[in-house]
Amino acid sequence: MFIDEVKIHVKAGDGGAGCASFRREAHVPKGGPDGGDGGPGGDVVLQVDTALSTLLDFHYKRHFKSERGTHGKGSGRDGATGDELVLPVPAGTIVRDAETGAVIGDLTTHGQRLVVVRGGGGGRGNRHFVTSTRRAPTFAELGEPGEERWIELELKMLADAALVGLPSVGKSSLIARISAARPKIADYPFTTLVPNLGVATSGEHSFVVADVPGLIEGASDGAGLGHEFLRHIERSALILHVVDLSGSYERRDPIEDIAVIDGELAAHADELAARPQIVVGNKIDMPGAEENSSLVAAWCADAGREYFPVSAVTGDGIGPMLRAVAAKVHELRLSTPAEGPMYEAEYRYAPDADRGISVTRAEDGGWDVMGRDVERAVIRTDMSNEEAVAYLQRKLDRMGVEARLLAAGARDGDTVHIGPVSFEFESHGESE
Ligand SMILES: Nc1nc2c(ncn2[C@@H]2O[C@H](COP(=O)(O)OP(=O)(O)OP(=O)(O)O)[C@@H](O)[C@H]2O)c(=O)[nH]1
Ligand SMILES: [Mg+2]
Repeated sequence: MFIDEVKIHVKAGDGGAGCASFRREAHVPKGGPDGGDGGPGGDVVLQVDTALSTLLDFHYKRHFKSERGTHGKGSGRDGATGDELVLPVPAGTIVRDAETGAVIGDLTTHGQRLVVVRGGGGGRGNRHFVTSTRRAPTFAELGEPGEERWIELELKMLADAALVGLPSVGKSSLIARISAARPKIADYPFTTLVPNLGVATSGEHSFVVADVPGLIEGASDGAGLGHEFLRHIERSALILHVVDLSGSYERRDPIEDIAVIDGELAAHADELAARPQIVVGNKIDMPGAEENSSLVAAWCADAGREYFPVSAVTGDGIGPMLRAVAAKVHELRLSTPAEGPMYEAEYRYAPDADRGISVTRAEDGGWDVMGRDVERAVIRTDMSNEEAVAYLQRKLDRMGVEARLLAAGARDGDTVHIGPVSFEFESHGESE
């Protein structure tokens, strides 16, 4: 089995800011607050698409970002919600937090979704901050930044198509020609002893090809490790039956060669004999190969099999063969019913439901205050607005931040860090 692994960065959309504004009416000099709320940012979501079989797309692009929410406006108009960004992944994708290595999700069924980072909440408009003593709040909340992080995607790949044939027909040479796989190639039988996998691409389709060790007559009885090698073929939807057109080895009547392989597949399992097959005639560059190719072409036409003459060495005929294989793999994937119910599970990533507050000594001699809710409150505050800062201070007091700081030994004048902001500690008990 072949493992495809990528590391990507995902950033969810920031929330839009709430708006501080006041109603304007011809006969009222200053109307009530009417600032709309900011829209929440979009999430980044992984979603299984069974038409995919590789993580190839993620090898080219590594940064993904969803849309931000827009800001609230006057006259009570709320900002729009940012669109979520959906990243299609193949079934069998395991998702990990790149920093901790913790598994966040194991995506297996078509349509299954996993929210990997959540969009930031929108800030509330100033109309939410009206109290009996504060009729005209001049401040609104800022939006929350969207979550971001590095995640790792891992896929254990199964082959869509398997290169099957007698030893030395050029299976390894073919996979080397159509993919980045670099198996050993040599002029003696059983050069390949374990399957190699490669990803081939034709047009917009990519698929996984397996280069399976050569089969010989009697393989289904165990000859030449036949049982083990035949097992590698069982999980591929399409068989690429490779036949040597050069006639340069012992027997090498290509029609007979095809019959030998067909016989071994059938003897191993009826189901393998019935599996869709495309016949690939290799070594068309060799003298005498054209003649053999005509024979195989006629035989395949009779047998109702698609046939492509190619040369792994010169590249002749490879393009048309790849296009046909890609089309067939695509067709087979669509006709294979997706396992499990559609849109069944939706994982939700909950980073830490911890609502607590912790106070620890900071490196600079000040204090670090940590906790999801306090950090959020700080992030949402427009520090350039005095009224907003006063509101935050009361809120932090209510949350017990001051009490926690005093208990930890903080003194007036100490520096206190909460999220990205630093304050000077000033104990005053309840203000206002
Ligand atoms: N002229 C010519 N030689 C080829 C071509 N393809 C493969 N060969 C040669 O055929 C020999 C066997 O090639 P491999 O790719 O190792 O064959 P294989 O089917 O993987 O063999 P096993 O792993 O032993 O089953 C090597 O010497 C290759 O260079 C081709 O298209 N034209
Ligand atoms: Mg080989």
